Amino acid sequence: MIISWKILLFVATALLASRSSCQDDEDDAETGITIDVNGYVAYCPCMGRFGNQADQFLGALAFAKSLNRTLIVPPWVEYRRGQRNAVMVPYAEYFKLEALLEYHRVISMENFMEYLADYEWPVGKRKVFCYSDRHGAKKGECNAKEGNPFGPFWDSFEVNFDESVIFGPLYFDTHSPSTMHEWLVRYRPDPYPVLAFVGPPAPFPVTIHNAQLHRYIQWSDQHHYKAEEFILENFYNDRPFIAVHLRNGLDFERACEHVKESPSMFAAKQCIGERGQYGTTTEEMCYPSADTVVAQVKREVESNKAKAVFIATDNDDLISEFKRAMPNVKFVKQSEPASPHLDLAILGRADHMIGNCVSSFTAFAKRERDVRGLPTTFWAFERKLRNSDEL
Ligand SMILES: Nc1nc2c(ncn2[C@@H]2O[C@H](COP(=O)(O)OP(=O)(O)O)[C@@H](O)[C@H]2O)c(=O)[nH]1
Ligand SMILES: *[C@@H]1O[C@H](CO)[C@@H](O)[C@H](O)[C@H]1NC(C)=O
Ligand SMILES: [Mg+2]
Repeated sequence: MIISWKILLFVATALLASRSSCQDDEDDAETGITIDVNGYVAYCPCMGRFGNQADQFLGALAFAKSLNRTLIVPPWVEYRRGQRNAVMVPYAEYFKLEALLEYHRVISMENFMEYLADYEWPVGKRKVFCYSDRHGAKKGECNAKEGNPFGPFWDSFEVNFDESVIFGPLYFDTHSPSTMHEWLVRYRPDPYPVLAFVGPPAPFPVTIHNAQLHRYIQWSDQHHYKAEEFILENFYNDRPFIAVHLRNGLDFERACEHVKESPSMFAAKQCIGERGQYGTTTEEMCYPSADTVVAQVKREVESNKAKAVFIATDNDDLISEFKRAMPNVKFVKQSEPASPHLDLAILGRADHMIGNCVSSFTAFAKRERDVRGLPTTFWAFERKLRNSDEL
């Protein structure tokens, strides 16, 4: 019983912490921290940047819930200029872990590895799951640590794998009861206490249904206050204000050349619908011209009687074009370097937002706004309504 003091200490600390932080919900003290006989789901958010990872996080949360296993919440994987390997940022750095407990049992990967792994997932018995074999040193296996961020991710928790489990053609379809049943009977908690996946156990983009889980993603107090403070400082006398997301970096310009062949590219379904029932993706929606953007902002400023516009962008803020067309409107953005997370939190709170249909970064803010009941429109897109779809 070498590990028991660690678990006891952890549970005691967690109980104390949750007693003081959420007195209104005594149940929280019991969730997510004790050993789960149903097992756990772990994964590397190894695909894409923040927007992609957030989409797949929602799917992973739904997946763990439908298997009734605790979700081991991974850190965000970030890519920083000038750094060769990805950097791991704990989930709780940006968002409240406790808010997830309202939906399902979770534990941070940091805590799982520190307090439970020795017992629940001992060295020598760590299996890794992949859909099909991956390129690497061992033929026919997952080679889960091959490449960046795969290697750096598991290394940051000192995890090595002893065995590969190839589960394809089974897939992560939380909307299919027969698929989920198959997962349950094929991979029982014994001998599979932890289903550790090479990549996210969830599709990208998130399904419209699972997108609703966004209400459990709540900004940490620190980020919440930063956003509120920015809004007070810049828009106190200038409400309502509009926020725009200009996703116009070189990578997007290139990607947008392919919308004709892949109309469902990235987050496009947030506009065109799961089956394309609300319209077709165009290059102009994906990479709108400056004229389109300026004209649309002008229209929205007029109809909202807005006094100010917040600009979030990964590249070109178009400020001089905006000012020329709207000399009496205030245009604001973060000083450089702009924090993507602060941009997102502000986009999520503006009185109106215009975003990019194809961008999963826009999609994050859009979902948060939906939770708040705030309106969002998109560049060069109007939802085509057919009565039959709405019934
Ligand atoms: N600060 C800031 N960064 C952005 C903005 N738009 C995109 N980015 C950066 O570019 C990345 C885009 O990747 P991703 O999040 O996957 O979204 P997508 O590529 O637009 O679907 C983000 O994670 C940010 O790091 C923005 O408006 N502000
Ligand atoms: C899910 O697991 C929890 C904790 O083990 C248990 O209390 C609950 O009854 C389970 N729910 C279902 C639907 O099996
Ligand atoms: Mg991306």
